[in-house]
Amino acid sequence: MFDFTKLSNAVIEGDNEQVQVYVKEAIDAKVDPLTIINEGLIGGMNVVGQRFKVNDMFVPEVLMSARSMNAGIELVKPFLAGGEMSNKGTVIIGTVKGDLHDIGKSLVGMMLECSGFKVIDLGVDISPEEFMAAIKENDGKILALSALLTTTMLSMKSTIDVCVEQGMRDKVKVIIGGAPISQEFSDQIGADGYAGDAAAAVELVTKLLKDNEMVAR
Ligand code: B12
Repeated sequence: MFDFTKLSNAVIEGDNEQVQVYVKEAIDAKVDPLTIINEGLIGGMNVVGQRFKVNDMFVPEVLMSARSMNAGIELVKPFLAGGEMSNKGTVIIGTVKGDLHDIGKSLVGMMLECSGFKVIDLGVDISPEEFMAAIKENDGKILALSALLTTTMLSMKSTIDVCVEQGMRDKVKVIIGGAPISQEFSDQIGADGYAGDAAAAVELVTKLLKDNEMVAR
């Protein structure tokens, strides 16, 4: 069993170099790449989240931790399965209007990309209109929306509303996620699905595209 304590602590301390050293150790020890991400890197980031909540860590430190988590992810990326350049379908992903959190969204995008989907990452603070334009421009099959604030969860609903208004709702499957999101909320706003983490997001997208093919036949 690989001990992830040192790696998680390096993320908490925002120490890029140490994170890279321990990630390399884990890779050399043939630890499953997803486990390195989930237990070591996100494990550390979860502690950061808890400490931020109780004012035991502040914005600059949180950003340093996020940066070191990303430095670790970059090293793991080439070892994730399915990295070949196939395109199983195009996913338009972004963080909704008013929300600047991008760590989880980027992780989901990266995992989808590594699983063979083409991913267009629009970034953060994306308006419904920008999402719609990107779907049209890129023939997007999946619209993936991220929100981390209870206030911006409502932007997910506005995005779906605009999708309906523009007559595009049956052309695209909408999935949502982020810490405050639940299946119940997904049902409430008429999304096609919710996933709680990046691996579950890959399963969800795969399933939705498969179901869609069956309907089309
Ligand atoms: C990092 C962070 C920040 C960073 C963001 C940096 C960045 N580049 O993203 C900074 C410091 C900038 C920040 C700012 C703010 N933050 Co902040 N932040 C966090 C923190 C600590 C961690 C979030 C994170 O990255 N987690 C790690 C990732 C990997 O997890 P994740 O995002 O949940 O993503 C996973 C899943 O949710 C899912 N997922 C995510 N997106 C999607 C999308 C799809 C389609 C799917 C299927 C799945 C999925 O998969 C991901 C991978 O497993 C959280 C605390 C927390 N516990 O969530 C607070 C938190 C979200 N922030 C909070 C707040 C209040 C703010 C500020 C308003 C603070 C302020 N007063 O200025 C601002 C808002 C700025 C804005 N307009 O967006 C609150 C929100 C409270 C609420 N209920 O609304 C939280 C919960 C902290 C708290 N408890 O008070 N924040």
